[in-house]
Amino acid sequence: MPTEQETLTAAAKAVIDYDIEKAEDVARSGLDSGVNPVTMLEKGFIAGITEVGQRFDRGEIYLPELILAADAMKAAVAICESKIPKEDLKVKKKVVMGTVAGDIHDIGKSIVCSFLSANGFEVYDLGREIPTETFVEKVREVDADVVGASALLTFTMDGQKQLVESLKEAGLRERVKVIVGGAPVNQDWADNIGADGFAENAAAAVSLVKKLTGVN
Ligand code: B1M
Repeated sequence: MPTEQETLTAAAKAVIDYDIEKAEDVARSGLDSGVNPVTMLEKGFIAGITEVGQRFDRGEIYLPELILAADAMKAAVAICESKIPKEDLKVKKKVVMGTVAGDIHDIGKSIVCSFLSANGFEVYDLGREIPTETFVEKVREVDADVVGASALLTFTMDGQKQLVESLKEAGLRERVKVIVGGAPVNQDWADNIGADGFAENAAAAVSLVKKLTGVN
């Protein structure tokens, strides 16, 4: 039986090696040996995809490898997510989430959604490349308590600003809290665009949404 550290190292390596089958095997055997799915995501698979991103940044690998690594990551995330312990109690607060227009990065957003669901929130995951109007329509339709916009590209972050502005124009801004996240996003940006909060990772997103909705 591998130790927890061996599992985390193997998880990162499977993503770095673009090995989908290995990533799935490590996820399953890690869960079987009792490794917490959240730990496996954060300290294993996310560590791996972060390293892949750095290699891409340095020009050591190219888009095809990045796509393969993302596929390995997604396969592992699907297995881990299904085992995240769920809160019994529905908190009856509604969260609309999506990745902004022009941006296909959805791995982090999907992890945030599953963490929120696991904590009892009713989550409406719109998906990726979501136009501002679609966010606004969904907020109105479900009378959302929180709307979250993820952006992974410096040139798509503006979609988060547009969301705040469009909610104001639609007369909904006072009724819904806006949160933003994604690798290039930070608290300063959230403050500048008038969002209610920024979260660095999925666990922080849960704490933030709880705080904004008054859930303990
Ligand atoms: Co792309 N990509 N990518 N990519 N990619 C980045 C973002 C990049 C930083 C890589 C790099 O150069 N080092 C770079 C952006 C540079 C920039 O804008 N300054 C980049 C680029 C350039 C591109 C393309 C333009 C490449 C090209 O075509 N030449 C292209 C973009 C296409 C488009 O969107 N229009 C592209 C494509 C892709 C793939 C398709 C191959 C794939 C995405 C697959 C998918 O998501 N379905 C991909 C990937 C995998 C990455 C990296 C390597 C990893 C992203 C990821 O999944 N991380 C990324 C490098 C990096 O970020 N280090 C990179 C793991 C994930 C769990 O973390 O998404 O940060 P993250 O989410 C975290 C937190 O940020 C937070 O919680 C999550 C969980 O902890 N969070 C939120 C996220 N959203 C939140 C929302 C919240 C709250 C918290 O509230 C609303």
